[in-house]
Amino acid sequence: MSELILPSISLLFFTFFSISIAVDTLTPSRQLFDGETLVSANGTFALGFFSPLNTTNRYLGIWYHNLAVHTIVWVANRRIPLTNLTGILSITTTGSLHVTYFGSVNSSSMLWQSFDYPTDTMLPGMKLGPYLTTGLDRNLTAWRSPSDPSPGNYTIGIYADGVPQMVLRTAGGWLWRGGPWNGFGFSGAGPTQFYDISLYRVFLSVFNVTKEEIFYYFNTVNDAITTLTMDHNGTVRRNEWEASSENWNIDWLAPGDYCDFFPACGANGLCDTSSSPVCRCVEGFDPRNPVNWGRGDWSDGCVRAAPLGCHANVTDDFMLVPGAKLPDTREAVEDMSIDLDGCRARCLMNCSCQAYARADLSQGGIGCIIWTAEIIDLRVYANGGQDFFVRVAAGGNGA
Ligand SMILES: *[C@@H]1O[C@H](CO)[C@@H](O)[C@H](O)[C@H]1NC(C)=O
Ligand SMILES: *[C@@H]1O[C@H](CO)[C@@H](O)[C@H](O)[C@H]1NC(C)=O
Ligand SMILES: *[C@@H]1O[C@H](CO)[C@@H](O)[C@H](O)[C@H]1NC(C)=O
Ligand SMILES: *[C@@H]1O[C@H](CO)[C@@H](O)[C@H](O)[C@H]1NC(C)=O
Ligand SMILES: *[C@@H]1O[C@H](CO)[C@@H](O)[C@H](O)[C@H]1NC(C)=O
Ligand SMILES: *[C@@H]1O[C@H](CO)[C@@H](O)[C@H](O)[C@H]1NC(C)=O
Ligand SMILES: *[C@@H]1O[C@H](CO)[C@@H](O)[C@H](O)[C@H]1NC(C)=O
Ligand SMILES: *[C@@H]1O[C@H](CO)[C@@H](O)[C@H](O)[C@H]1NC(C)=O
Ligand SMILES: *[C@@H]1O[C@H](CO)[C@@H](O)[C@H](O)[C@H]1NC(C)=O
Ligand SMILES: CC(=O)N[C@H]1CO[C@H](CO)[C@@H](O)[C@@H]1O
Repeated sequence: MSELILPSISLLFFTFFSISIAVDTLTPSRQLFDGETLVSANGTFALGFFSPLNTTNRYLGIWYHNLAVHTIVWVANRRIPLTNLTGILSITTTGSLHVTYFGSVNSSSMLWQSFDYPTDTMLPGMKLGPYLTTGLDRNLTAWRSPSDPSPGNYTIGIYADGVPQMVLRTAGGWLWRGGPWNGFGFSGAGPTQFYDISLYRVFLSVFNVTKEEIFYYFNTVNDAITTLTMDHNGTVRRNEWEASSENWNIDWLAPGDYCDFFPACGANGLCDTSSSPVCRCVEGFDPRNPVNWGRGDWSDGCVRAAPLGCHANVTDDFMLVPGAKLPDTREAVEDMSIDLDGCRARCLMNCSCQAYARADLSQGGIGCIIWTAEIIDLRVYANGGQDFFVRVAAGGNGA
């Protein structure tokens, strides 16, 4: 564990394409100096010191070695730039990786595993999500500006409370919810993104919850070059390198429309970009503040038109919302052992159950999510989404 090896492809390559001194192995006695690069075995990535646009600050980073557009995918010392060209990357005998100034190499820092500290870019195989054992949370954090890699206001990661979901946060709160994993992708990633078979050409996504960690990652297939980035201005996007145009294609981004902005229509509201106005109450609910609602201020949301029959031993009904992005799952529970009928029965048996839906759409549909608090951030897609069942008083809309 005391050697970091990124073998260079050939000396000939460096003769023609690199002005730096080729170093291919980092050992306690062989450090990497500013101006040198380590290049990965097949020439895809380079590691070295760089300066972002419009600054002389130096950062240790990894970039695509051969792309015409200089694209940084990882930065080590994003909060602590070097101010001159005497930076050194070194690895100690105990396995610590250090960025220091020449002459000040010291062995006291902890081992630093780069993939555990993503910056604003997710590469194939890199995981997002918390370690449940150590609490270390792997998330993408935007740069402050294109000239400043220090942490900006936007962060995207996996929020673990309730049923885990992908969340894009800003200084003021949640901005966009990717929602819970539905077996193919995140429920709120959009109408077609994870169902579009053409995208499987490019990447495969994996999500899992184990005793040790909750994680999401993607792998590329067919040598595609693809990343997920958190922009300084709050946009998360998936990028695919297009060799023919020598530039990045944006395959997908969020937030993309009004209904993407959390919590678009308030509690028990439903957002639908294909209707006007875009917000309405879920059937069986009325605006909490009809005057504000009528003016297009949706923040107060909606309340039940009639109380649930639960407490009077009257059986309630369910209102189907097709094509749904599943609402906030912070106060929801998942049970992978019951099917949709079992889910409905369990919901009816518990007075705090407000809604239910399938947990996983793969394998013909398995498992169940039950919501026990108000329905927050529900939207529908013209195509895509899934069936969502809202509990209402018998008689439906309370009329
Ligand atoms: C960098 O500086 C130039 C010249 O001042 C300016 O035109 C450009 O917008 C700057 N770029 C960024 C990303 O700040
Ligand atoms: C580089 O900067 C560091 C930190 O300010 C300083 O200790 C060091 O002497 C500088 N080296 C040179 C050659 O300027
Ligand atoms: C994101 O990761 C950083 C670094 O591990 C951590 O400090 C932060 O709490 C995480 N979560 C959010 C929402 O920023
Ligand atoms: C981050 O948010 C704070 C508070 O909303 C704001 O003052 C600051 O300008 C923001 N910073 C960036 C880099 O957007
Ligand atoms: C998730 O992890 C469990 C064990 O931790 C494993 O048995 C299961 O195969 C994993 N599922 C996927 C889809 O990777
Ligand atoms: C380079 O190596 C990586 C890791 O083995 C592999 O995923 C990638 O497809 C290779 N790329 C090329 C262009 O050979
Ligand atoms: C955010 O920044 C990216 C990269 O700088 C840019 O391509 C995009 O247009 C910006 N988006 C918005 C909404 O400003
Ligand atoms: C509801 O039904 C249960 C048993 O079926 C009964 O014990 C209870 O008293 C009933 N409650 C009301 C309010 O009718
Ligand atoms: C109803 O659901 C809540 C939330 O999941 C749970 O705490 C409670 O134990 C459930 N009650 C019954 C009777 O199952
Ligand atoms: C390699 C090296 O210089 N290690 C030193 C780093 O600093 C500690 C404490 O100051 C010394 O004990 C090491 O010898």
